[in-house]
Amino acid sequence: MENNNWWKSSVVYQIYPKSFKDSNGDGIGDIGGIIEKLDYLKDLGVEVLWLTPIYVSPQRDNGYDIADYYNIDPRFGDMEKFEELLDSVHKKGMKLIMDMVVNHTSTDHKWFKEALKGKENPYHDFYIWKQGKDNKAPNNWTSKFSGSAWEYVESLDSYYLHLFDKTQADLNWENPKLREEIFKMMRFWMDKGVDGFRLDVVNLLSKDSNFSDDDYITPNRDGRRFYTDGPKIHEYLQEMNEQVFSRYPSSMTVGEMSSTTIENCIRYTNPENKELSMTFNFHHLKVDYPNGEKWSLAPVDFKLLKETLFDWQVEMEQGNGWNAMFWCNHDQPRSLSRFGNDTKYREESAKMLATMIHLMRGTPYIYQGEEIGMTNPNFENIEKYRDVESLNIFNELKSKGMEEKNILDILMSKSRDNSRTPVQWNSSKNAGFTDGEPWIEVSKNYKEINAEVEMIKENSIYKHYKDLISLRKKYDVISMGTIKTIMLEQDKIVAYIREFKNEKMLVVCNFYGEQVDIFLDMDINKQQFIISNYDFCRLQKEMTLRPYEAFAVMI
Ligand code: TEU
Ligand code: CA
Repeated sequence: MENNNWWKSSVVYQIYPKSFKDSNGDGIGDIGGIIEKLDYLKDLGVEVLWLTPIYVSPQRDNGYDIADYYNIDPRFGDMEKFEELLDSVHKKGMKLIMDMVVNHTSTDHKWFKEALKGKENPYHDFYIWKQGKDNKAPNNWTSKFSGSAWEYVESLDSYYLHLFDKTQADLNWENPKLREEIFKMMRFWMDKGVDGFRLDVVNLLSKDSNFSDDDYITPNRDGRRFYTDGPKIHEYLQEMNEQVFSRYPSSMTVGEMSSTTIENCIRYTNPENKELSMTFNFHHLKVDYPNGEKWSLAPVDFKLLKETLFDWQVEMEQGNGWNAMFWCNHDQPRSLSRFGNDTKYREESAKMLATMIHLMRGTPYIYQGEEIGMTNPNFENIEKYRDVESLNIFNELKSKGMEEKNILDILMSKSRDNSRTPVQWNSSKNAGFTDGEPWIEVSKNYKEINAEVEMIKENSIYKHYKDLISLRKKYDVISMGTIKTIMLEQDKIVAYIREFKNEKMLVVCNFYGEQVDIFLDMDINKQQFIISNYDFCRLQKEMTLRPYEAFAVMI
């Protein structure tokens, strides 16, 4: 009998289908392309595949604007093709989780179309409608994709809330009928055999019922304080657990928590609370957002990064919570370009980043292409961008008078499109992603950086990821161990000790492209080498770490 927290010793691979592999030559990745690459994923050793949304959608936000929860968008295939994928995944001993976007739907969804028919329509209150004030929006909340969070509908003389794009209308979770429809839909997918869900911005479901202006003088005067980890969020998640997850005991759920807190994530993931299996938080991915501002250029604040990672590691363990560990996803720039060195030390730094995350306490996630060291594409003009968030901010900054060149420099560093370029499979046309015209340009470095090269090359980044994944199966300390953070005063090193029963693993990572002297103030007499990104000799009390050197040793 599988234990119910099997996901503690698993590694999850995130697939962004649109950019993963195209099987029918239309330039858009699809389900057929994923089926083609299942053996590649099996070889890598990942156990769980997370697919970002493939439901019917107008693709305004690349599928995070769902128009029909019960059907597959024809761009990706159909239900029969999906069932073939799910069956193949299970036959290969892997699992598949779907992306559930239940904070909002597309305005193309039939519920919204019904809602527009009038206030007496049974679907009207599936969404959040408010009257304006003095011909203005109901309050000063802003969308995460620029502009007001409210859109006016003249025929109804009222506004609907959209925390994201205006074509993504927020659902009214206060409405029990809406909640019932969502739970029924989730059970539909679980009954198909899906192994769980990634839950999109799920900590935004509960909005403060006053909808008052955000008049606090802090960096984010955007209203987020009134709907983030909101008043009823734990109630809603416990109901979701009771109505859905608890009925499928070996299911796995991971909540994407926007701007959340450790205290809430302990409540979301401590099994006694019966909410979720684990959570993503993004605090470590905002250490290059000066004053919380994403759309500016700033170096990574390593001190803050280290403190943030360690605070979450230690406090989540103390609260018996569970972290989803990751550097990158479809909303983030490529981690190798952002935190590593994607030129001189591409291999060393990619392996260092992987080692740091995979040996910490939590379930590691690999974002497609991370395992082969893909980098930001450095798109030099706005025509190459596709992401609604990036295009909106380009227009907003331009309207505020910023030079186009400066905006493009910011997008090159921060745009979500950085991680949405096609996976680079080989050195053939379009990196083997498609025979057609790709929906977004392939990064120019695909001839040197691709899966085929990585699978052949000795000591490649791919091989390092394979080793890290297999270590998780070999040593319980990685999935079950406690964590003790060490060398806190070292301003270039992340180091920690994992302990479980008689296993004690020392992990040391040099985060910089320079030599760093360290002193190991611990007993290292009995040592067993585990993994390194260099030819490793032996632990010495005093060592000089090479650029981006990372290793794990049992002590
Ligand atoms: O992302 C939540 C979200 O806010 C991110 O878009 C990110 O925080 C933002 O880019 C910061 O500037 C989820 C999905 O992962 C994302 O792809 C969707 O666009 C978004 O929700 C709306 O569904
Ligand atoms: Ca296709």
